[in-house]
Order: sequence, then C-alpha cells, then structure tokens
Amino acid sequence: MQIERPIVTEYPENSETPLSEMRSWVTPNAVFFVRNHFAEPELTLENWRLQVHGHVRKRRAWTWEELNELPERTVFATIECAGNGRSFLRQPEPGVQWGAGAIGHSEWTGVPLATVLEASRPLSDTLEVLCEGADSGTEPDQPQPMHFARGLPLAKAMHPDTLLAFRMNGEPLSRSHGAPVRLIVPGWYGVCSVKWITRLELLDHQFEGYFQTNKYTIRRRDARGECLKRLNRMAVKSQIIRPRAGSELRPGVNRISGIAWAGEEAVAKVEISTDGGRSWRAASLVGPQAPYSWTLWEYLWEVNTPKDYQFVSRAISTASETQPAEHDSLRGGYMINFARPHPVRVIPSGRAQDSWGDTVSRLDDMALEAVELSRKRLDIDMDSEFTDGGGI
Ligand SMILES: Nc1nc2c(c(=O)[nH]1)N[C@H]1C(S)=C(S)[C@@H](COP(=O)(O)O)O[C@H]1N2
Ligand SMILES: [Mo]
Repeated sequence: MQIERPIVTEYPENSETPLSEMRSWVTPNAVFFVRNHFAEPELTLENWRLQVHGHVRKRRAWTWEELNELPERTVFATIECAGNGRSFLRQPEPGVQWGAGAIGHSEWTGVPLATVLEASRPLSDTLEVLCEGADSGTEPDQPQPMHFARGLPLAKAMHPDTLLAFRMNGEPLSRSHGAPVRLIVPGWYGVCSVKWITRLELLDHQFEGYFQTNKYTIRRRDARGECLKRLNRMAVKSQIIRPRAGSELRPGVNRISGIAWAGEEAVAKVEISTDGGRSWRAASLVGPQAPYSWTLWEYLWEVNTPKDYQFVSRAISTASETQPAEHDSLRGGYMINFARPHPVRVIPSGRAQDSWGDTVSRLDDMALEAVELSRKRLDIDMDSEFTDGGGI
C-alpha cells in the first residue's frame, strides 16, 4: 500500500507526515511533511549558486561542485513547524490548520554552514546571517513580491551541527524538501531551516524581514509591557500515536505509544495520564535519546472498567522543561506544546493482551531500527554521536 502525505493545502503544498502510519525512528522522505509558503522553485545542479556576501572580507559564489568538495557532516534532527497542532487550539488562530503531523525526523547530510561562512572571513561585528531561499511570492498583507528569508544569529550559524544539507536519509533532497541545498538548523523550529538556499548575507544588525517580524513571532509580557519575540528553539513536546484518539479499546493490557522531543535538549522523561492529567506514570523510553532527535516511548496500561478515558502525555527535557497544561495565548498560533487530552473508550467486549515482548508490535520495529541507526551514526562521526545538547 502506498502511504501518502495528508494534504492540508494543495497550493502551495502543505502536507503532513502520516504519524498514525509511522513505523520507523526516521521519517521516510516521501512522507516527510512539507511546508511551503510559495511555489517550489526549479533549481538544477548546474544553475544553482550560493552567494555569500555582506559583512565579509571576501565575497564568493559557490557552485554545486565546489560545495561538494568540502568535508561532509551528518546529523539526525527532528524538524517541527512552529504551527504544528494549530487546529487543536480552542481559540482558533489564522494560518495553516495543521493537525499533529507537521513534524518529521531525518538523517541530514551536508556541509557545516560554518565552513562556507569562514571561507568568506566574516567581519568581527557580524550579528546574523540572512539566509534566503530561491522561492518568492506575495502574502495577503505584503503585496510586494519577496523571497522566503530568515536571519540566523551568528552563534547558531557557526555551530558545527548547522548544515547546508543536500542529502536526507542518504538520498538527494527532493524538490519539495529544498533541492539541491537547504539549511538545517537542528533543535530550532522548521522555519529556520531555509529550503532552496541561494544567498547568505552577513549582517551587522538583526534582519527585519516578513517571515521574521510579521510572522513567526510570539508576544511576551514583562514588567515593561508586551514585546515581540522571534521564534527559534523548539519547545519540549510529546504526541500519542497509538492508540489513535477516539479509539475503542478492550479491557486488559493496552499499549500506549508515541514520540517526544525537546529541541536542542534530549528528552529525559515522558509521563502518561489516563485520567485527564490528574495522575501520572512514567512511560518507558525506547531507542536512542539524543539532542535534536525525537524519542520513542511506550506505556503498558492495565484497565478493567469499560468507560471513556482521557489520555494525556507530557515530556520533560534534560533541562527540566515540561509541557504546560494549557496553551499560552501570547503565543498565538505558534509554539503549541500544551499537553493535549487524547480521548479513548474502553468497551465491554473481549480482552486486550498487549505486552512488552510482543514482537509483532510496530513500536518494537521502530526501536530496532532506532538502535541500528544510532550505531550507524556512531560509525559516521564518533565525536558528534551525542553532543552535549547545550546549544548556544
Ligand atoms: N525557502 C523556503 N524555506 C522554508 C520554507 C519555505 O516556505 N520556503 N518553509 C519553512 C517552514 S515554515 C518549515 S516548517 C520548514 C519545513 O520543511 P519541509 O517542507 O522540508 O518539511 O521549511 C522552512 N523552510
Ligand atoms: Mo513552519
């Protein structure tokens, strides 16, 4: 059976990862979600160039061949759209009405962005790197055509895990995912990972572009009043995958499983409630727990009373951050990581007999693959296997 990406908007394509079909630690490229603001540009390996200019001693335009001569680096990272889960908000917010699937986890290979920046010798007062995609268009509140572009603070741009990526799970990037070269900014919201990248401009000030200041901001209130904050780091979050919301379960032992992630941190713990958040039990983490990557988890739940139940999961990061119970309205339609109830019904019929040793379980398949992949990652680069996750 061919699995597809569920479409949220047809043009430009915005489609989700079909999480309920998930059977591996990494998301297969063909079903990895797509978030496009404009039409996808047609770039070829021949016509692609990467301009590096601005606050540098040496401007330069890289060709595909030149980029490929540089030492490669591979990083596993989960990419989540900042608007993931928007359709679950009780107070509706404008924008793409994502379900839970604006997220995917992949192995990314490319060249550290730092290598290319250093070759141009940035001036010492450089603050940000403007990263521009080849795609352009207009927005309802911005009738002037513009490119998709983001400013990346220099420290994160220079981090060795921030990549100019050209392979995804070992395959050349697809057009939808930014071919031939995209940025990957591990641990930060998807919007930072600019696709179809063709221009880097080093700036001595903060970039004030549309996708930086009009969109992808949250409000913050402090003693001096309200201010706008740019989105960058992904917040800690979890998602129940099986059983699906609305499922009918049988009395007995039922396996609850899902994913959890924490941006630049690793996941330290996942807790599960079956009574709407009144009481919590620790779930078991399955497979690798690494910074940037989502972690798989499961919980064996014994239930005897047929009735309606509210599952809730919440993740806790290695920095002791946890998911809030409610969405903070100052975040608007972004950074939606509240611990959302997941209703199921136990019906008085038959017996459930899930167990830890159930080898046909899909989650066990995922765990095996996860362990295999983490070994593979060890082979690639011993030093970067588990970064300290502290980020910058
Ligand atoms: N050039 C360009 N880069 C982009 C975007 C875009 O529309 N144009 N969308 C961003 C957003 S909001 C997200 S969430 C990620 C999604 O990456 P994906 O489509 O590969 O899943 O790409 C980011 N990079
Ligand atoms: Mo996004």
